[in-house]
Amino acid sequence: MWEWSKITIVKGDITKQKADVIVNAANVSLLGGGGVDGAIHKAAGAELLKECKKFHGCPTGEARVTKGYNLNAKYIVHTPGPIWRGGFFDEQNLLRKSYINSLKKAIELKAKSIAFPSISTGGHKFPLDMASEIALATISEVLSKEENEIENVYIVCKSEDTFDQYEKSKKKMAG
Ligand code: AR6
Repeated sequence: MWEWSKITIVKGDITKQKADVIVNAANVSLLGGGGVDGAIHKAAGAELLKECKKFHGCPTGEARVTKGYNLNAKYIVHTPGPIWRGGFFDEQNLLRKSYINSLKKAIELKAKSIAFPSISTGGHKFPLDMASEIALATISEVLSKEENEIENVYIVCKSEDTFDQYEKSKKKMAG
């Protein structure tokens, strides 16, 4: 049985979300950018960039952990989601990997709560309906299959449209 009860769709700013781990939809440089990445770096403070520089980047679909600095979160998990290129370059599998590897890091950190943004659906242009289904299916599958202490997974949506799409997909998939 897949786990849906721990997943909550939230409308708001992820930098304000209370959670042990906050996930950043980064790029392969891990050196900051626009969108949620820019908001997280701004809210966390300049020390975050110093720590990120030590990684010398991160491949798409993998994940790296830093401290949370000025955020409420103890840790930030940075994952570069795929850039959408028409679906011909393994984008769906890479998006799945971003969610799996972020959750694996959170499980290793013994996190009880984790907040995700809608990875890849802004600057990286991944179609929102498909991305929301991949996100929800992957999260619920990992929660039910991996031994973990996670009690709450928040998907924090900045826009009304994103929020509505995740709600719609969750209803479709979880009933
Ligand atoms: N809280 C929650 N969600 C947010 C916030 C926020 N503060 N700000 C934006 N979003 P994007 P991507 C939403 O572009 O598509 C960056 O430049 C946004 O509305 O942040 O993975 C990176 O450095 C959208 O729904 O991430 C990369 O170069 C979602 O977060 C690139 O963009 C993802 O949009 C990554 O692109």
